[in-house]
Amino acid sequence: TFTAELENKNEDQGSLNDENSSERSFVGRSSCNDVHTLAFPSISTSDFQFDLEKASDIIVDSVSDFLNKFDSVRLVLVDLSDKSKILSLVRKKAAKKNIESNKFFTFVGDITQLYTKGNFRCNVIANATNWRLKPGGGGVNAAIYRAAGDSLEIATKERAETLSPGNSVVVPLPSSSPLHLREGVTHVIHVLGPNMNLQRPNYLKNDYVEGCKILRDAYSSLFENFASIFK
Ligand code: AR6
Repeated sequence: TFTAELENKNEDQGSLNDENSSERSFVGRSSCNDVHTLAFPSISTSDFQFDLEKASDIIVDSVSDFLNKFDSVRLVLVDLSDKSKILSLVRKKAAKKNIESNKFFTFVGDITQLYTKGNFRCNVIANATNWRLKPGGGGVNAAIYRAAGDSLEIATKERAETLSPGNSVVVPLPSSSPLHLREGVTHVIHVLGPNMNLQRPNYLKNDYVEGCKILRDAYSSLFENFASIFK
């Protein structure tokens, strides 16, 4: 079962009483209870319109492969609503595959407010980005840039100008960023998944052979980049 999310709910409740102390307690912190935690949204399944059944299979396979290789890590799939179809598909398939529920679980909440609203600490978050690595555009990309302030755009430009589908890039978040200060997020990993939305550039014309390959590449790039942060 996926109860780990509830266990995390009350961690560090005390420090929330004093806003300043909770902010201070995060600066320079790189792990959550010595466990490196990556929170990630379901790449490509909203604006990019990727099929949810296929995406949930790929998420569960990719998570399972990664967790077989690493200890002391947690992966957390996040979505905004408790009615999220992708969260329930992934929960069901992860349970079937016997993935350890303390190492991988789902969490309902805004990925930019996991600590302040959800009392759940994640030091690394993933973003479902666009090929130009630009702010805005809606979805989780707009939310992350909004929450992180200008410093994320500047730090991103230092790392890369564009991204090809199936790839990701790690961006260290300056400690002055509100997302770092308030939420304890030290790194954002931008991930570009396959695009099935014909209103967006480079759409795949329903080619799910290519689409699935790109989505698998996107998750392995994301998880490898996450591991590279603490290796
Ligand atoms: N917190 C957690 N999950 C979220 C949040 C949030 N604040 N906002 C959205 N989600 P999407 P894509 C979930 O559309 O399909 C952008 O415009 C959402 O419910 O953000 O990869 C970019 O610039 C869904 O489960 O990303 C790209 O052009 C998941 O995040 C394009 O959209 C991904 O939804 C990328 O499209």
